[in-house]
Amino acid sequence: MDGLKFKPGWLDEPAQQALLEDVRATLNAAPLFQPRMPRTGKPFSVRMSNCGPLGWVSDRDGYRYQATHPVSGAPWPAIPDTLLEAWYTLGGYQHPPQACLINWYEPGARMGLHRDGDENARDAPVVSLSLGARGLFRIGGARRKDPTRSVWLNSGDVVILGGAARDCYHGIDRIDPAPAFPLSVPGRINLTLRRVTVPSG
Ligand code: MD3
Ligand code: FE
Repeated sequence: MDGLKFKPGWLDEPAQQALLEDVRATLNAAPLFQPRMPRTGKPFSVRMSNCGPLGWVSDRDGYRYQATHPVSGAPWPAIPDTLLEAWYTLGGYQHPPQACLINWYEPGARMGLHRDGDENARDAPVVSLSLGARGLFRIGGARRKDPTRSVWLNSGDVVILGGAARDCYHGIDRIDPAPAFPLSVPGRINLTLRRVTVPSG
């Protein structure tokens, strides 16, 4: 697929442990919240949080990026340096990311096939890092009916979505219930770095 880059095991085990500590500190400042479907209010099975100047939220009013936590009203904490480093090293985009969405999957959680359309900076890649239990990632094409292929995303794997891949349908079908030894994560964590607004100047 054009624009899809897969870096299995990009983070070694010490780097995964260090990133997990960053995630825990971030979640301390910005606790996981339960997103809900627009209109219906049906809760997602995935819980979420964010770091960076903007965070992605979803509730009855719709999907959007906003500067504050939907429950506490506090600004999101800063994006940890290790993630910024991954963005510049792997993303090949000169401007900083503005949002890092943290998806927390307990065994049984999933994310249906969707496209990421809430970012105005369509030329910027999305950089995705996985920690903990492996998840079955599925990616198709620009149309929902296009054929899909599946790959397990393991702890330490990074996926970079640029070019045509940026607009493709994708989702997570299931989480392997096996514990993520030696990382003590009850399930799977995915971090996605995003540029939201078109850079000016
Ligand atoms: C392909 N997250 O947060 S990461 C999401 O593992 C999301 O939690 C999944 O889909 C997860 O929106 C998949 C890989 C990924 C992220 C963003 C993409 C794939 C993508 C954007 C466009 C196309
Ligand atoms: Fe997505």
